[in-house]
Amino acid sequence: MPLSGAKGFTEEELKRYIQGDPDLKAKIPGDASTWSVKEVGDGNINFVFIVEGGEGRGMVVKQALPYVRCIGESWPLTADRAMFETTALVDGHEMCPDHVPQVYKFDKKVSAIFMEYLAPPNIILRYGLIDGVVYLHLADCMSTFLAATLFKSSLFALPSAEYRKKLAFYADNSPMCELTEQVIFTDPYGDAFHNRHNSPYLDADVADLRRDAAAKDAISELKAKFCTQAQALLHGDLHTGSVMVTQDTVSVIDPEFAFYGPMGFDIGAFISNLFLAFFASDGHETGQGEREEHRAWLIACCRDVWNLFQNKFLKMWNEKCDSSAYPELLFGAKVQDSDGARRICQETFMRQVFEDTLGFAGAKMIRRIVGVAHVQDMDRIEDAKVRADCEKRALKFGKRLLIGRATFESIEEVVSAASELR
Ligand code: ADP
Ligand code: SR1
Ligand code: MG
Ligand code: MG
Ligand code: MG
Repeated sequence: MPLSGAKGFTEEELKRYIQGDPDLKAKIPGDASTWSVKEVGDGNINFVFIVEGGEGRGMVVKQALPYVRCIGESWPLTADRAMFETTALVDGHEMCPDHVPQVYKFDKKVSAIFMEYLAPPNIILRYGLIDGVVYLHLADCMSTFLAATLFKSSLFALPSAEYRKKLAFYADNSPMCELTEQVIFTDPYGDAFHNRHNSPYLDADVADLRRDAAAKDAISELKAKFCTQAQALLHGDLHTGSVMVTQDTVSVIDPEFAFYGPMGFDIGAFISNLFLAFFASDGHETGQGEREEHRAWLIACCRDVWNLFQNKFLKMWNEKCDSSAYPELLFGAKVQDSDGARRICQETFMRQVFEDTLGFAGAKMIRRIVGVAHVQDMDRIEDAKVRADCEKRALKFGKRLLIGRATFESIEEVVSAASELR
């Protein structure tokens, strides 16, 4: 059937497409004439439709057009990202079925993914955090997701031939990695066309950042690590807008930036967005101290995500790592044979992932304040001066994580530093 080319599906075209596919059609109750179709995309990059039949049941259709949605056709971007997102969703669902939605179909011709609809009361985590909602299960579920996907896609769990095959496949998602290299690791540290900040309040802070040799040194090191350290299959864009929640469930969506990279990049992405919510929270108070409890929970959540991730990852290492090449790669010996050597190996490994997590978290906080794509946690604070106070503290903490990542002994020290800075 004719589609509107690079313009994407119209609502009518989408209904007709689904009607023409018996497997898809069977997933939506009622007659197609009663279905509703709504474009709900609120992300930076793609178009997302919810097709709903009776009983609130339906499906989500995500379509990649060959440009960045929030900028327009002046910023081209390969539509192949939809194929990588599909594969990453399928891989993610296999590794962690409780926290990754199911894909029903991918059609390369129209760059569209047809997938499980996470119906209300599911909401995007970021919006819940902006409203001051506490999710007591969040740290447990996100640490499960991180440990499962990072462990199972790595050399810890895969035979090296299988690992290399996956690495080679996802290496072709290069344009998405290049976008990240530009908007996280390069543009924020110079005078790039698409950068923006809360001017004039942050003018001096931004000028400072762009003269800061230590920040540039740190970001260069992390950029090289991002490009070269293929430890595990990463989500690649794991901010709080890529997580949908209810009070009982957590689902991770939107892995279009998936590639093999350093584990700390995903962990840092998630934690940095909790810290951004933490530093933004003053700006959402209607009375002083109103969000104190929420802030305490956000801080505890950062700490718990790291601690639980570490415990779960090490548990898998101890229980499921018999045939892994990884320990040999680190130490040149079969360290599994000795409990003491394994413990040292684990401590060294986790220390490095911890430092990477902090460094990438810092980089991600900085880019959301001075780069092209900001976060609604901050942008929804109407009073620019109040917003600037929140942003300044977040920027300062982001720099501290980026530059001082090796100086923190523990996650407790990190969250204490955040609390003291607010
Ligand atoms: P982008 O790549 O443009 O950021 P996302 O995959 O994040 O797109 O989707 C944009 C929005 O669409 C999400 O913020 C969410 O509101 C909605 N959405 C995406 N996938 C689903 C889903 N499986 N179920 C329900 N809503 C979804
Ligand atoms: C043009 S940068 C757009 C940003 O939105 C995506 O969700 C990624 O975070 C990307 O960096
Ligand atoms: Mg998104
Ligand atoms: Mg996306
Ligand atoms: Mg930014």
